[in-house]
Amino acid sequence: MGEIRVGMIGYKFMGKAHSHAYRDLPMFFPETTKPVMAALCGRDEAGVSAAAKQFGWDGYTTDWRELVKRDDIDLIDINAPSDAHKDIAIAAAAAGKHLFCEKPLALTLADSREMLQAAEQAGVKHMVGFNYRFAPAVQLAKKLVDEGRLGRIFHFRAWFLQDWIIDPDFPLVWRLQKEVAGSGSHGDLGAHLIDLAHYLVGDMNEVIGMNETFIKERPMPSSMTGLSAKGSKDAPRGQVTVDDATLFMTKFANGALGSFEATRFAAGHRCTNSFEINGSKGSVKFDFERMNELQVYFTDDAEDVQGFRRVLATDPSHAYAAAWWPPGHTIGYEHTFIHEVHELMEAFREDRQPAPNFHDGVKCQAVLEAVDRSIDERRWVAIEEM
Ligand code: SOE
Repeated sequence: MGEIRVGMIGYKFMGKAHSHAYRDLPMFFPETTKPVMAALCGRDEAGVSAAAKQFGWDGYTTDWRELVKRDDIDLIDINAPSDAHKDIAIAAAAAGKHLFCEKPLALTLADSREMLQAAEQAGVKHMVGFNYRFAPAVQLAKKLVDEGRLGRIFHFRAWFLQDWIIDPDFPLVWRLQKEVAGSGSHGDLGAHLIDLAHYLVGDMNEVIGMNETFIKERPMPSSMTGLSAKGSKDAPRGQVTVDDATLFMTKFANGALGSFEATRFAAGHRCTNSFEINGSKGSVKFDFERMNELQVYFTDDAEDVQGFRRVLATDPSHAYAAAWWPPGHTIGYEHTFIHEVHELMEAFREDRQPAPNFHDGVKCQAVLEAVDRSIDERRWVAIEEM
């Protein structure tokens, strides 16, 4: 397949990241299938038409139902808030469209399973947007684990820390409303950690967690604005219905132990998405705020120089790096989306399912829900119960 014509729904934060990825991909990865930015969709005509022009889409529409039926569209990219994912994905699959959906895949495990079933029945390709897998330093960690260079894995320790809602007057945006977002820091940030854990270490057997909503009421927003929204102290207040922070522990099927922390209340941490893996032959450490680097430690290094050292994942031997700049010339957040779209386009070129796909989205959703059940019932919950 030489070209894939994309119809994309949503044009805010993720919509911009995906649009940028579609635009840049052919310039740096000319060998892969080319995404054509056919139509952008959003509810507000003035907003969507301006975004379509600014981001470089050929056209726009305000009606996603019309978009998913269009004959000139091959792939539907879903960046709308989480409560819209399921209906759009199922309608698009029924119309024979391939699917690319932002995380978390759905509001509930049951919904995510329906989405997977719809995609499988339609025989379409499906991908879920766990973009952090695509940082070259994360891919290096994966390679070291897969090649056995860390030995037997004992620990996976991960934390995703942000601080954008610490102000109690920050408004009640959609990400703080359960019926729209599904959950709070758990599904927004924890979902990324869970996917990285699945990718790097493997399946989980059981989980136990705890959570807290520190600020229980917030001013109502004037619109469903994003991370930089401003609240008015005097606006009427509404109930926060999601977690502000969720922590949990897991036992992996391979015997490793895991711990996870996702919070939007870690002052000073803007986007600290970090993990550490400890194995019998060594360890790795990753911090997204220094995303080009992987800290590595190997037990068989000479004794007098043992210690963590920094590998800059920008050499041609590192994933994706050869397509970019000379060694040492670093890349950024937006590149994770370009690599993600590259994987999707490669799946068209090679006629296979991309990874991560809706199976991974469902697996993540099962862990999210198992953690919530463990909190409600104050006990360990096996993933296979879900
Ligand atoms: C907001 O918390 C957010 O944008 C998440 O929604 C993203 O998935 C994460 O990558 C960065 O933070």
